[in-house]
Amino acid sequence: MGLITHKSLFCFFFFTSVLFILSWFFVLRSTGRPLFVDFGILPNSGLLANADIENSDESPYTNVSIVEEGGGTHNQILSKCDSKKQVKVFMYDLPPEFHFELLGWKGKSIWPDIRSEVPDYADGLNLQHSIEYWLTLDLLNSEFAENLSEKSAIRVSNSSEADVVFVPFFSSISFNRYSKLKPNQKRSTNVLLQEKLVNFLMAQEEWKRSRGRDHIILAHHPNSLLDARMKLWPAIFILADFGRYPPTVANVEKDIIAPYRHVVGSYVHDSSDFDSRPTLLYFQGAIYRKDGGIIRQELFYMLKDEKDVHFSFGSIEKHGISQATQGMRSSKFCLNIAGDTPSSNRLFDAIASHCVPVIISDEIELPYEDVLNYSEFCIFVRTSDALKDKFLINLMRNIGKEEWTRMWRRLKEVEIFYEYQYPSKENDAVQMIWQAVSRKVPAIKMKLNKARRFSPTNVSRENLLLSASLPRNFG
Ligand SMILES: *[C@@H]1O[C@H](CO)[C@@H](O)[C@H](O)[C@H]1NC(C)=O
Ligand SMILES: *[C@@H]1O[C@H](CO)[C@@H](O)[C@H](O)[C@H]1NC(C)=O
Ligand SMILES: *[C@@H]1O[C@H](CO)[C@@H](O)[C@H](O)[C@H]1NC(C)=O
Ligand SMILES: *[C@@H]1O[C@H](CO)[C@@H](O)[C@H](O)[C@H]1NC(C)=O
Ligand SMILES: CC(=O)N[C@H]1CO[C@H](CO)[C@@H](O)[C@@H]1O
Repeated sequence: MGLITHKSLFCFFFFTSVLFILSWFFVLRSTGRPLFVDFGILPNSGLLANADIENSDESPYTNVSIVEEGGGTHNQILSKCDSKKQVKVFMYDLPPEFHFELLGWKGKSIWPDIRSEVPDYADGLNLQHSIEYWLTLDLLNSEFAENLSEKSAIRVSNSSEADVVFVPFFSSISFNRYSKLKPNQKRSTNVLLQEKLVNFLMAQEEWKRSRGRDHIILAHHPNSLLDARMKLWPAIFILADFGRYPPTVANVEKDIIAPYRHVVGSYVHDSSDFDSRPTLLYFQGAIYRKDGGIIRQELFYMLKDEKDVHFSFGSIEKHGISQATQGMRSSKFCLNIAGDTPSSNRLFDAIASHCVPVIISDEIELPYEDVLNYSEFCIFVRTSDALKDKFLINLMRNIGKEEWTRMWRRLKEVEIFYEYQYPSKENDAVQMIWQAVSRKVPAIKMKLNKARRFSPTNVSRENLLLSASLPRNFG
């Protein structure tokens, strides 16, 4: 009995559902309206006209891509977009202990007057994470620069006019230099600064207004901001990679990957060619790494007997930057193997040396990959393939002079995108990062508008859910 009733009930339910859906369909059709969307309410159907945007000459998107054949045009295309998408940045006037004082600057004001003095960043390997320094200088400079049209970001003093809010905490140098306990300290300066920063931000109207979603926070060193990152995660991080972040805290949709500053010098008058670079494949790095180190060892045993391969262990620091410079400049290809983080400055050293990068790092995220086709100047090899006998070496040997030269030429065109400098110039790393920020702005605005659907005094459901879910994920 039970079975029959179940079955017939189900049939009945199914039948009525189908009937209901069909009748709904017919009712909608008979009113002459398209399903679900009421075109009538859109002003002049402007939104829909824009759907055809890719074919329109005035489209802001048409020529955003710098993935263009023929080097000459891409810079022009980029600069055209610059003027359209200049991002307005409000910068907190954080006390100097958060920024230039960490570099040893002792001034009486909040910011150095960069027209007369530009404090130096720390030297050596510290420089690879100096992104915080270059971006801050560029914002300070935007107040004095004569030609604002060249800038991808300008500082505004009224935060309600800003697209994003910039938090000028030099977290990488704070980690590198101030993580050790001083004799009379219970907690390191690096930890204390992060705590202060969190307290400061939580008290700001700008933060409360957006719950931090429109804030830009720098944490380029993988270990920087270790304590504060779990509290500041709604913000947009500028990072080297996502290796040490849970995907909910940092991810490629929300955040921005910035290049390392290369530590070997730029190859200015590079007149080398395929034949004048004797080494086929170059790798210099540490062998024993926590994760991903196994592949380095396996590759070492696979490649160590090939005569035109340089594969040696030891950090660049130990062996001298000049030796690495020499090695990369006299090699056709430079290996980048995942280490304890998916990224490393080796890739950017290779680009600066015009040595075609061979990337073996399945998880790597690359800077500006939304507008740049890395396959034009890099070779990607899956880890599983690289570990096959002779796969890598055969692949390298089969790349001929013509193909290599094409990649080498492209390297010379794109190297400017990885150059940090002050004053910043068109299309260098600083401008490219600001442009990456400006590409995030529409998504930020959408998130903010969504969050404002409900009365501002009543915290929206979404916000409650977001803040409630964090501690549980990472408890
Ligand atoms: C400002 O820069 C733009 C773009 O590079 C250039 O066309 C213009 O001539 C410059 N103006 C001045 C006053 O230097
Ligand atoms: C900032 O801009 C908003 C909106 O444009 C304006 O209402 C406000 O008065 C401005 N604040 C200051 C201090 O200028
Ligand atoms: C990226 O570059 C590679 C190598 O030049 C090319 O084969 C590929 O079609 C390019 N991809 C796009 C989307 O243009
Ligand atoms: C918040 O929302 C509730 C229910 O929607 C309403 O009764 C209450 O008055 C609101 N509170 C404020 C401060 O607007
Ligand atoms: C606005 C703009 O520069 N449009 C150009 C985009 O690129 C196409 C072809 O590459 C040109 O024909 C357009 O003039």
